[in-house]
Amino acid sequence: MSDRPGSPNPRPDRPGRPLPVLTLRHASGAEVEIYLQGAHVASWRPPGGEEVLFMSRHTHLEPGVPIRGGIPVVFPQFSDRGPLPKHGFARTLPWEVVEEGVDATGAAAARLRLTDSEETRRLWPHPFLAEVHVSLDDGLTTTLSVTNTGDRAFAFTSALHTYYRVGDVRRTSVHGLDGSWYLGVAPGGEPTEMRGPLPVEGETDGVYAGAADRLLILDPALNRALVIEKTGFADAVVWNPWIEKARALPDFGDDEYREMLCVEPANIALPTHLVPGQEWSGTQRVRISDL
Ligand code: TA6
Repeated sequence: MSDRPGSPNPRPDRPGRPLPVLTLRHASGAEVEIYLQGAHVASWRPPGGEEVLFMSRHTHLEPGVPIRGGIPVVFPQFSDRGPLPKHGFARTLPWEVVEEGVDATGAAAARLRLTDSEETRRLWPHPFLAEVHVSLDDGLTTTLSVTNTGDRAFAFTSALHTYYRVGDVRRTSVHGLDGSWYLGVAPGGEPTEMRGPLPVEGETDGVYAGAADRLLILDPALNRALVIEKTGFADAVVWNPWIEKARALPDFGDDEYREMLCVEPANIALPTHLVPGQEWSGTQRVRISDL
């Protein structure tokens, strides 16, 4: 899709039915917006700062349709690695807000919940409770947790498919993948051991199994580094569609690949197994630092 002229990454302004949004405001002036559809963090603006997350100017904002940007929650299936709709169903279903306010540390926080329904059981026959906890202070912390509420074990893959806004992706690099195993995006590829930082010089799409728990995106064009700390997620995914794939995506501008990069904490290489009553959780904390 071709781009309209305009300021870099303005708020999504596509026509379409509006989706309910929850806004969290921290005492510092930082703000986060969360669509209830997908418990989807759509925007994060630190105090006095510019938007950190990328949201396509062409995103759909319609019930049941994936949102192109922010932090889509991938559950219970990453990508096409299984029989479910791509990236699972959590990102397109409405979640319920179960808690919102200021926590004991002074962070503005909210907890959203999704449980199995007839619709999810038709696709994936397992009772579950999924929660997303978002907490805003001088960084942004997002936790996905899943509990097996049924009486049979199940397995799933998951990711926080985070889209970052970058100044010029051709000058960015991702650090923290050294020693991880690049698996490509489809299962069955030959693993390759990663060495050194990953420059983004063309289409980039793959799972890095065993990525470090501290990842960095260096973004010299915006003179900043994004510091990503993850726990409970063993892998990372890095994605930029580059020129041809960008053109093929109907909800993404032809040139928007230059201003975004996805770095996603994930559990893909080894799916998470939960026995009845067991809970898993994975967290990412993101902060901005000068270069
Ligand atoms: O996480 C990377 C990826 O799986 C890519 O292969 C790319 O397809 C991307 O996600 C976006 O997927 P989507 O279904 O949102 O178009």
